[in-house]
Amino acid sequence: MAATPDARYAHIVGGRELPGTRGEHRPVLDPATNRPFAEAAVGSRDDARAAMEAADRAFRESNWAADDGARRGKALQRLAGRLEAEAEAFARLETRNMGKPLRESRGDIAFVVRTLEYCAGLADKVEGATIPVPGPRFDYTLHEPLGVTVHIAPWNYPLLLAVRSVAPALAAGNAVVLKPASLTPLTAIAFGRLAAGAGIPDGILNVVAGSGSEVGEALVDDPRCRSVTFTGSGDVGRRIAEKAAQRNVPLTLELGGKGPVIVFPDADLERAAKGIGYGIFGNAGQMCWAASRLLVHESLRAPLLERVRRIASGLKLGPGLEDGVEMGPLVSAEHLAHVLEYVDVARSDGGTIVAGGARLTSAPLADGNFLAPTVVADVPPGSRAVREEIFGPVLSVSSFADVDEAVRAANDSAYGLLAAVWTRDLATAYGVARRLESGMVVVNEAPSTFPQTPFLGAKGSGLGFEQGARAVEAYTRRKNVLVNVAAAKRPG
Ligand code: TAP
Repeated sequence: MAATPDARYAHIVGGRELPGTRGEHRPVLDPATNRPFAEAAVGSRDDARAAMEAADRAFRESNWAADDGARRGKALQRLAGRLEAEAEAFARLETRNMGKPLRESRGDIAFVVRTLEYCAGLADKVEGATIPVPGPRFDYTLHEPLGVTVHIAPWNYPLLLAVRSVAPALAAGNAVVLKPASLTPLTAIAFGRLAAGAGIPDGILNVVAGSGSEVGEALVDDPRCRSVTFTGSGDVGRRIAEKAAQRNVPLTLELGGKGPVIVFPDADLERAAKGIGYGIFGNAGQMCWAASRLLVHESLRAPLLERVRRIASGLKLGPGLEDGVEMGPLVSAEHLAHVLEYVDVARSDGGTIVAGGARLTSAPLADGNFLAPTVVADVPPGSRAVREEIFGPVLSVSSFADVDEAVRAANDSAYGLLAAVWTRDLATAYGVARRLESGMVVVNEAPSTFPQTPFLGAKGSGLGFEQGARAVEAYTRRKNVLVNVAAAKRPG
C-alpha cells in the first residue's frame, strides 16, 4: 500500500525510495496529540541535486516529453485511478499528519483525483497556432515542455496544493521535482510511490522532503530548474522570485490572503452565516483564501454576529479522525502560539472577543494544538490583526453603511486572493465583483473552487495562476517556426 502510517517515509528519486545521503529522519507529529506516529527523511543539498539530475535524465532519455500527449494522459488517468483506489488511506494519512477533519481530507483527495483526471484530458490538447504572414511562408507556434519543473508546497493542503501544479506540468511533458512542507511530507511521498505503477517513467516524478532553506533553495538554485511553482508565504515567495529572476526562470506564486466577506442588507442571513463559518473555520482557518474579514451592513450587524457566534461556539473540536469532528487542531504548537499572538493583538488594539479567543486546556484536547473558533468585533482597521494574515480560525468583524464604504474597506489590504459577496441583488453582485481587487470572487458561496476554474491572487497574493484549461500552457515554452515554402522541393 502506498499510504501507510507508523512507517518511515523516504524520498522518491529516479523511481526509487532513497533514505537520503545523510540518512537523517525527523519524527512526524500528530497535531491532535503532538506525539510522533511516523518518520520522514530529511533531505540535503545533495539529495536535491540527485533529484534534479534524475529528473533531467528522465526528461532527456525517456519518451515522456516526445510521446503522444494521449499516452501521458492515459498515465495520468491511471495515476488518478490508483489514488482513487487508495483514497481512504490517503485521507486518513493526511488527517493524521495535518490535523484537519477526515471529511475535509476526503474532499481534498477527491479534488486531487479530479485534478489528475482533468489534466489527463488536457495532455493531448496543448495546441499552437498558425499565423498568416506575407509571401510564400507558413508560420506556426509550438508549445514545448520546459524540462525540469520545481514545485514547493505548503502544509495546509499538503497533497492537493502539490498535485495542483504537478499534474499540469506532467501533462505538458515535463519532469517534476516536488518538495513538500517539512511538517506534512507523508501524502506527497505516498503519491510519488504510485507513479511507477501508473506507467510514468522513473525519474519523471520525484519527491524530496527536507527544509525549505536547504532542499527548497537548492532546487531553485539548480541550473537545471526550468520553472518554479511556489505556494506559501509572501516572504519566502519573494525570496524565490529574486533568485528565479537572476536566471530568467518563470515562476508561479500562490501566496497569502486576508479575504473580505461582504454581507449586504438583502443577503440570505442563514446561508451567509454558514458560508462565513466555513470560510474561516474550515481547515481551522489555515487557508490562504480564508474569508477572515467580515464586513457586514450595519442593519444586519447584530443578527449576523449572533448567528456567527452560535456557529463558532457550537463547532465540535477534536482529532480529525474522530467521528463528527468539525474542526481539528492547528498544524503545530508553534503555529498555535503564532495565531494566539494575533488574538492578543486584536484584544489589546481594542477588539471585543465575541467567541473563543483561547486554546483548549482541558483533557483530552489539551495536548493537541486546539484553538477555540474565534470571532473578534470592532478591531480597528489599522491593527495588525486586520492587516496581516493570521492563518487560523480568527474572524474579525466590522460594519459599513453603504456600497462604496464596503468596497473601500474590502480593498484596503495588501492582499487580494478571494473575496466573498452575499446579496440577492444581481446588479450589486455584478458591480461589486468588478470593483473588488482580488483574483477570485464568490457570490453567495463559501470559498469554493474546481480544477477547471482558475485559482489566482491579485496584489500581494500571487503571480500567475493555477487550475483551468490554460494551466498546462504555463508549463510550456512557446516556439515560433517560420517556413519559407518557396524553397521547398516540388513533387516529381
Ligand atoms: P512557507 O513557510 O512559505 O513554506 C512553504 C513551502 O516553502 C514549504 O515547503 C517550505 O519548506 C518552503 N520554504 C521555506 N523557505 C524556503 C526557501 N528559502 N526556499 C525555498 N523553499 C522554502 O509557508 P507555510 O507556512 O508552509 O504556509 C503558509 C503560507 O502559505 C500562508 O502565508 C498561506 O497563505 C500560504 N498559502 C497560500 C496558498 C495559495 S494557493 N495562495 C495556499 C496555501 C498556503 P519548510 O516546510 O521546510 O519550511
